[in-house]
Amino acid sequence: MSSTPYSFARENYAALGIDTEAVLATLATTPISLHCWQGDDVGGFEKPNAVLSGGGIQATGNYPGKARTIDELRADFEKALSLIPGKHRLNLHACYADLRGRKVERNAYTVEHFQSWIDWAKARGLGMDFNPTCFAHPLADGGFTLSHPDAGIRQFWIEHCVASRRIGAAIGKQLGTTCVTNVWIPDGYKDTPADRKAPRERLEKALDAVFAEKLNPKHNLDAVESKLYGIGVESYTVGSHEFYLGYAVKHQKLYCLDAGHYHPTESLADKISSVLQFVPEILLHVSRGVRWDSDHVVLFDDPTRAIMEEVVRGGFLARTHIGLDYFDASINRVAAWTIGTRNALKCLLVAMLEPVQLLRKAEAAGDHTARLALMEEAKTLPFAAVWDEYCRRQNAPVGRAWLEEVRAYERTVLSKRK
Ligand code: RNT
Ligand code: ZN
Repeated sequence: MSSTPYSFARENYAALGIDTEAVLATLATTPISLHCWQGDDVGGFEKPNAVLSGGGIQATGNYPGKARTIDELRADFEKALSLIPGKHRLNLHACYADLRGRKVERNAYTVEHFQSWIDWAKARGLGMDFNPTCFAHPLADGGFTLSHPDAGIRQFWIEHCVASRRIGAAIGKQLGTTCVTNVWIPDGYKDTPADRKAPRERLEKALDAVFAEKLNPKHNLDAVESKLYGIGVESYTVGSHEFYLGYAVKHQKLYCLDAGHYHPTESLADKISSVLQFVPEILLHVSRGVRWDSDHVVLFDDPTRAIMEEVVRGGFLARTHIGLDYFDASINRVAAWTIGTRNALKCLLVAMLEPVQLLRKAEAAGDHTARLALMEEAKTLPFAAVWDEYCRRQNAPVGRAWLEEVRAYERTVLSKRK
């Protein structure tokens, strides 16, 4: 039999006790939840030409060709999926409701307003995840939602989150795969607050109201997402790490770790084993912080690799929901989805190919020299041949071939959008 780059790599890994075939089988059953919001700069479709406003998040750039309608967003999403190996999920925000011209308030959303998304996902074998949209709305303009001092405004957002959980449960039921509904709110102050306590007390009560209704965990799982700060919300975030970690532990909710939501020298990877010691499951928002932004396209970089290594080394794959969260409006948006998702998968693959038994053995023997040596040698093992083989088997483009397909799509479809 002639040797191929893959057969060479397979033997290399086998010599280290790693079965690349088993790894590829596991990778093929590990979905990534692709965020709808990379496709249109977090605009949504509640009204024509909606743009992301406020909430401490911002999509910057004006690269031409962004999706203007639900159909365009779906077509772009399908294009990206065709360039990414494996079976994945759609992570949908409530502001992507299919309202067909009707005026419906967010607190009155039901599954009906998302049925076309569910049908579309079902036809393509995609699982779905969901998010209430507590930003880009007149009642969020004051910078507060679930922790708003006004009881009426707070109640509106509570109702929106309650509605979102029900929609999540309907999605999970219809698709036969659990929907993770993630609550993130932008609440906070630009400048130093005089009272850090009261908003957090209001948020706790509001969350209790949001989660009061018991839903079947086979259909819907609740996650809460913390944050350090956002643009315009630099001094105080109500839903901080400590706040939500406490809440998630107390109520056994999923805790959402977003890679861009901590101090830059903190390691998200290091948090995983601690958090999972006290909550049942986690949601990852794989992202990349750059200075003030927490939402750059995911790279094949050390922090992302460290996250995936932790998930694999800890045996946490079954308790981890991997989602993406970034929005770059300065490059081709289909390419942004493709680059970030392929990178997250590549990091996951490399983590699965790590000779972890050898590393553990060295560590257990107190041989930290061997541990470091082996870790560094592992970095140049021939994983690229395994990745290429995976793409080939999954009928996804190998290497940079996908870029030509994005270019062709840009010429024939995206450039026609004016
Ligand atoms: C914002 C959070 C949140 C959002 C999405 C759009 O800082 O990361 O997850 O990015 O809900
Ligand atoms: Zn996030």
